[in-house]
Amino acid sequence: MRYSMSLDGLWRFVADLDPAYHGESLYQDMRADCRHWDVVRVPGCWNLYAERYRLFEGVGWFAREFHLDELPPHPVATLRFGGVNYHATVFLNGERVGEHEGGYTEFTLDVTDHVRTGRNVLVVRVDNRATQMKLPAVLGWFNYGGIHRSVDLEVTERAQIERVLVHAVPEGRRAVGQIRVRLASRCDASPVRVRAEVVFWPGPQLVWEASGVVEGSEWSSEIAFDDPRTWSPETPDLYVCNVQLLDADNEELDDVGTLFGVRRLAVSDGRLTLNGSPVFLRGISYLSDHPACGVCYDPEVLTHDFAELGELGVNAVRSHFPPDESFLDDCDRWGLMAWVEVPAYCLTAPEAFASEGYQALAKQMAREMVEQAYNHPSVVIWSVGNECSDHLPEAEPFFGGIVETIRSLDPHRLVGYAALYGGIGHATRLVDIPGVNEYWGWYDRGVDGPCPGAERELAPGEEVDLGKLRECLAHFVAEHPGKPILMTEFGADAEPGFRSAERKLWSEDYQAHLLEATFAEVARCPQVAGTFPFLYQDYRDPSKRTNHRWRGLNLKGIVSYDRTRKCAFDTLRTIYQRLREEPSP
Ligand code: ADA
Repeated sequence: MRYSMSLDGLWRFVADLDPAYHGESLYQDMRADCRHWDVVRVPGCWNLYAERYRLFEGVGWFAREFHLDELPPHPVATLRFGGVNYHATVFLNGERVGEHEGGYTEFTLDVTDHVRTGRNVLVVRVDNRATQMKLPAVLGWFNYGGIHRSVDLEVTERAQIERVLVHAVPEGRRAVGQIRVRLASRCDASPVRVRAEVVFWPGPQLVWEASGVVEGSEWSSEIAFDDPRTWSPETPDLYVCNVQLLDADNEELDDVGTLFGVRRLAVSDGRLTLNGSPVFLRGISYLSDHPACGVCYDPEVLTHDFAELGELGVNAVRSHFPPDESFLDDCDRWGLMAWVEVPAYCLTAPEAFASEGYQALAKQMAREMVEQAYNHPSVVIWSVGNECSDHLPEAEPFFGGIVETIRSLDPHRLVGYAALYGGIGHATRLVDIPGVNEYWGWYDRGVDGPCPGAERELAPGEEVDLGKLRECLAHFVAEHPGKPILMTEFGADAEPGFRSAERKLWSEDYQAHLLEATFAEVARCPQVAGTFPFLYQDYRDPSKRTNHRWRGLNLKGIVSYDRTRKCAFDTLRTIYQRLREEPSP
């Protein structure tokens, strides 16, 4: 039996204002007096704990106690952290039990030798100093610090399932695929058996079952069943795979259930197909950020946002980093296809591409991203990065390593990359589905120049000139014959509430106008298989230089930070309505 204890809830928190002086020893000790620390909620972003932490970037310490009435005679105990930004060092009962780098993927730590019955003290040191961060290379979204996803303790007897990976595609009238069950390294050597079943979700129709002895630390089996219901945005049907781990006496040691879907993605004749039919990704970029919860997952916020995406006719979302697993659960259920990205974001330095540290970290992030989201049918594209200097020779092995890591773990999905203004480099050449990020009609009008006087407003009756976009697409298409391409970013900032009949820059009207003009231009290019305007909502963005409009928020949302619709919301809804009726832009 698996005993899972949620360690979400109230923790103690203290900001270490001089980590170089204090070192690690000061707060890690289980006897440390935490009574003067703040009481805070985990998951949470420390920037939202109190006004004094709003811009805090540094080292923060978290501590909490938990009690275990008993432990089995031969326990296997794992701590699971959904996401800590950016670097975590974990101490259990005064001992350092592990560390993890990277803000947006889950990690687990074997704590079998450290957990005890009675009182346990868990301490986590979190460091989000931008100067210590490798990926993302620059702060393109707010660098919320803290334990921003759930924490759990999982205890089993003698053996434990580390991961269940399930994949199935439709083939004729059947579903065929594979299940792999991997055990935690800590399991003892006695023989164990796996029993697995697949049930149409929410049940009760059993469609497949199998069992077998685990050799080494992994068990796998082919899956096959008749008349599957395939997953698609229109019919987001799911199956649940339940796995039990049994000992020689048929005693249950562990059990895990995971949802998955049956669907096939492919590239054929320059088009993207889902379950054999061409599909156009009516997408939008989505960057998790909200005034109340920051980057943390909040079911109420997500339900609101996804209802709005439904209203827009969106069937795909793009995220700059691996989102919370609950976000992907929601994508599965709402029928949204997802582009999920390694945060190799705006990496430009040749020495970074060449560095073993960066390469290893990028591959680690790719591995964690793929394994954690593997079972989610919503995930259709793994992206290796965004707007990097991938034309550099040093970028070839760097991106080659990420692509290889992803393909070796998951040959069934597509690999993508979002290229700055459609630049052609090693990453775009290596992937199945390259993307174009472009802001013609926006930055080329001087909006991020040193003074507002440098901005070029539209003259009365003037149409926005997207000739450069046309050239870029023609070139990009010629360089990627047979590959579908995606418009992974485009748009303009709009100050919420600023309306202008003359379509002044920064107005909602200009943003809506540019969106329409861009879609009209993109419609001339049949190789475009999807569009992801940037983006759903305004968000905190340190990368934007403060000026007369930007004051900490990126304003490219088609809704404001607090989710008030801008004009572009209706524009996009009309465009996507049209695309639903004739699915090519
Ligand atoms: C880039 C980047 C986005 C955002 C955008 C912008 O394309 O990928 O994260 O920063 O620019 O708003 O300028």
